[in-house]
Amino acid sequence: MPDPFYITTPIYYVNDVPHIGSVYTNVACDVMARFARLDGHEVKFLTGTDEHGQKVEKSAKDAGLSPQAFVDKISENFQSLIPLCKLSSDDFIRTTEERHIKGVLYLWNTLVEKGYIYLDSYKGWYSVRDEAFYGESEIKDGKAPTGAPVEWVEEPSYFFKLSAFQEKLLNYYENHPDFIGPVSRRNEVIQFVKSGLTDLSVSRTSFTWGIEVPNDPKHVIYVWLDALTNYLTALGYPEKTEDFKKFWPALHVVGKDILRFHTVYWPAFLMAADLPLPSRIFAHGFWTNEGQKMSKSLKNTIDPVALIETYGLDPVRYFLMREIPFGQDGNFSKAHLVGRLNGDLANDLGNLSQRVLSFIQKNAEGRIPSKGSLNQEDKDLMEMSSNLLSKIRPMILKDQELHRYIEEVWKVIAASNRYVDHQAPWALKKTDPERMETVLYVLCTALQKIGILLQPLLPDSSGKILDQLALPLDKRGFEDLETPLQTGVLLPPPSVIFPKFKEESV
Ligand code: ME8
Repeated sequence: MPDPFYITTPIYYVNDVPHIGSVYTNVACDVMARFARLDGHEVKFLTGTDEHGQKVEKSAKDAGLSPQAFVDKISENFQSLIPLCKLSSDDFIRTTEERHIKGVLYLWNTLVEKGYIYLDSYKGWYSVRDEAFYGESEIKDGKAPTGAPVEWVEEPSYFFKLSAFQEKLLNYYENHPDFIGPVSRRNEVIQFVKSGLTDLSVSRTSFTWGIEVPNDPKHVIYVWLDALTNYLTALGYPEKTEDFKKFWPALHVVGKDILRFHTVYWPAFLMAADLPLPSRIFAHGFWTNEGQKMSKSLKNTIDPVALIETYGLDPVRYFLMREIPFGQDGNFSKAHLVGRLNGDLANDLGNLSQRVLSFIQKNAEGRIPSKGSLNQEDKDLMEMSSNLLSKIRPMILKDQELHRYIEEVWKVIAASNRYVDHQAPWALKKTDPERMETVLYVLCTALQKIGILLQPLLPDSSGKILDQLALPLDKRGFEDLETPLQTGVLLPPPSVIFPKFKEESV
């Protein structure tokens, strides 16, 4: 039995409605979670909302609502992404929930008991947009390195002894080369930690929307200490639940903007509390919109609801995962999305299944054909599709190279299309009907594997392909990739899976 697999998205701030950035991380995690399930792992896939802190408090005030009423409303928008994007998440955590607050207080008390928290006062820069403290040397032209505005803060504050973890963290990175991915991000983190860690302010006193510090209610716990703990509280921490024992540690998938919190602060908190560290933190890149940075103030964020309504869910999922190598930055362009929908999906994949299945419908009694003896070309295609799983498994579960998984499947789609052209079953119909059956059988087998392996990425369309192959629902797991199709099974009439998108229909 493969190891249990725990994967998390960041929990999103409820200061605004979701945009394509949050959908991106959610879909990437969903692809990995679905893949792991089909591959036999027991999976827990967690997402949720980050509801405390100054930024959220301010947004609630601007909206004229109490913080609680505001977060209840906005959190729902994030929860509605689950059916919209067909996310196979197992839990949705909100940091205002009792189960979470209880765990954060327990962690806080543990850090106090172990001597890692002390009271002092903070004097320095704070960015509400990033909910982050910045050192003097990081401020450029009066702004945070992220470009966010900063304000000068002077207030009593509890501190976490982060400086005590500099060497321990560096040793850990050294001894666990896969802890941070991709490698470029790992190097960035190592550089940052080597440049010196100062103690971290972990409470605020200038606002109230947060979890109160035990025995000192003037302070609320710093929103990042609160938020990061969600990955544990969703497993029932501090209780040593079955879930905790089974699933911790996690693979955390985050955007590159929150790398430092996940690879420096979070592991240090966990080390301080004597808890095991995450198995891996993978930071993906950022999308720009038609070449421009996406931001609320530029009014150019992309609304996922409208996008999915216009182009369909699977094309959007496909585009997001295929357009840019996972881990790198990239640009969102509608022209490219339409190009990929009409090219990769309609022309390559859609056309392959359509031409094979309608040909069978018209010329082979609409049944799974029979398999005669195989020539070298048949064997080559069969072997290519049979080798896919072992090739793509580490790409997804170990390296998070989601784009490479897709490229590998598309190589088989392209090879299958070439095979149809070359074997020309339409000609064989007259000259060698038995050979025609074999060719069609080989193609159905390729479609079976392509359909099964694309389920994590394209849950709807791959389901349609497998329906059209009359593959029973209980024969769609990876363990059935090599189960031969049964000659003679009646196929339903095929229908178009990816209609071409025409501009005027926008
Ligand atoms: O940072 N391109 O929440 P957040 C790609 N609450 N991904 C993007 C993106 C873009 N243009 N914009 C946003 C927080 N994202 C904290 C997290 S976790 C304990 C607390 C995605 O609402 C990306 O995953 O600002 C990024 O890390 C996340 O949204 C930030 O979400």
